[in-house]
Amino acid sequence: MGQERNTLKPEGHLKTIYSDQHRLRDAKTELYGGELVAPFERPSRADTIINAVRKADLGAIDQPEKFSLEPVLAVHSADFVAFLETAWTQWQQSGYQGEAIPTVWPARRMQSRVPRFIEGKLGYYALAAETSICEGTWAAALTSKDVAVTGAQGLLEGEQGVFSLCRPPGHHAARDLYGGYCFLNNAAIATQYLRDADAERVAVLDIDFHHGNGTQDIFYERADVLFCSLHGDPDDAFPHFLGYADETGAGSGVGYNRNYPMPPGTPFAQWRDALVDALRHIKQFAPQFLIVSLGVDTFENDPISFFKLTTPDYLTAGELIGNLGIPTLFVMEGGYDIEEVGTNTVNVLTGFKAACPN
Ligand code: OKP
Ligand code: ZN
Repeated sequence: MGQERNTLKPEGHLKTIYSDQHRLRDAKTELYGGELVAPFERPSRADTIINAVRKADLGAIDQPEKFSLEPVLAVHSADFVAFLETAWTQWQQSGYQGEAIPTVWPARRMQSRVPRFIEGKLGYYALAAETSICEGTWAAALTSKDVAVTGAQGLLEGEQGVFSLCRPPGHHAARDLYGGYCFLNNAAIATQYLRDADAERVAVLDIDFHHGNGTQDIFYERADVLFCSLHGDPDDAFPHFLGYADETGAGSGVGYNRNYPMPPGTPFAQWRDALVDALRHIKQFAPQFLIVSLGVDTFENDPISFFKLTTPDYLTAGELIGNLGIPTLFVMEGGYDIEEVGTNTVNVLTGFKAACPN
């Protein structure tokens, strides 16, 4: 590690990285239950969270630094990045009036070529149809990535805990796939950034309600990144086509992927047992850094999820994570109960801070 690892930080300090550029991602539509509704993943989510962070006085709130596409291209394919960059313009130029929603996919036994026309491209790069692309989407995704990488930079500079308040979220985005409200995989980009700095091993713990299919896919054949995810059983929950317990890694990555799918109605006691098991494996892995894909859509009142965690449970979860004593970057993912999303998020961070004072 660099010499800065020993820099003294104020007692109990947990830095937050935030930019109001997230508001550039403000889609009008989400395809949900056969209707176009106002997106669950909306700007007020991040506004509520940053207000709760301010109120809790966790530590400094810094603007992100701007990073180039280099850390993005270390995780995502160049053609995918070029697609995201130009998708909205191409959609508009095609003459469509609404937001860009895919309607056709390369299903089984079809070609996997990238079509020229935007409709074909959308289906090629989308893993789901709920995530409308609109003006400002790419700009917001780029800033969200900056928020994550700035947080990773903080760990390299010796912070014990950093909160990257990313929006839009990232964990469903794979090397060349967007969807599930995600465009760039912020947690994976931060993970790879730390690997390319001086960390030999990085663990990713995904506690969002939904399986982190994108992160799993990106690191599936690698032994240098351990991925553990607690989530709604894909038999019953989005993203449905990944996240089963028998997905344990491939090639040299066998044993470095662990999934904990859980059924509808799962209470905290059961979820906590899965967390404790995942943390035991992370401890054994002895990573230099831990990335937590932090979603609080495990909350009992979340409108699109089915676990039963309560507000105080998030303090316990944060404490259990903090007990590991590993420098940790929290990367914001989901959480859609706008009223409680701030309190629940801050509770994880407060629990972490209490267990793991700097
Ligand atoms: C993003 B993140 C429920 C449909 C779910 C997409 C959910 C994306 C979640 N009937 N649609 O992981 O919080
Ligand atoms: Zn989620």
